[in-house]
Amino acid sequence: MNKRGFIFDLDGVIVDTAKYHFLAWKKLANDVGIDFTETQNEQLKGVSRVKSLEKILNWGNITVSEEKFHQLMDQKNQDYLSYIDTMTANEILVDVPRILQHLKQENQGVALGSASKNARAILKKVALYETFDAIVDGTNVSKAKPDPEVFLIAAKELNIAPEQCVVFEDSIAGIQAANSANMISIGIGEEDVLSEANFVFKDFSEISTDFINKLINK
Ligand code: B16
Ligand code: MG
Repeated sequence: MNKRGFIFDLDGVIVDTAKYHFLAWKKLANDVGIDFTETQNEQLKGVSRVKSLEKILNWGNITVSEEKFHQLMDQKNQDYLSYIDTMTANEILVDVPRILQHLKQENQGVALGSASKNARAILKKVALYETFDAIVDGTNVSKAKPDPEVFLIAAKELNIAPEQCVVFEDSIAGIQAANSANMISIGIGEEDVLSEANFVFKDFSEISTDFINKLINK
């Protein structure tokens, strides 16, 4: 049987921490006097912490010292950590365990490819840390999505060629990263937002094992 690499994004794909990022960024933006909408939040998904804050300050035409910048990043992360502190396996998104289990059973490579520096802590919280053959997160990369670095490192760690990899992503930046890595991109979310993906599903309940088997044997 063909062995492919299946690379999962974390926030918004495995767990719905995207909502906690939104709340923490909104609080920070409002604190410095900037409005923050869901549409703006969409542009931060998959984007690193530094780049996200740069974008928010830009939207509000605000310039801060380097020291203040770091203080704001810390403040956002502390706020975010207070949300994820209480997370349990109950917060794993629908049918993610079913797909992971099927991939394991079919002896496929399974990796995590996240921009988050908190990824390992979150995986431990929801008891999925041991499930992945490779974990690549914000602490392992120097270039943020839409740069393909995170997924290329994951493929390398799985020892599987990029063209043999499939990426599950909820962000525009992540889909672009997967496409430029020459991987099959699968969007999890809204079709109109993730139109650049090769396939889009609302969530994993829409993904059949038959679809996965076809990808494996393609
Ligand atoms: P942290 P993903 C990304 O994770 C999030 O989508 C994005 O909103 C966040 O800013 C980024 O991680 C950095 O996260 O502040 O925890 O290091 O979607 O690539 O798993
Ligand atoms: Mg994401």
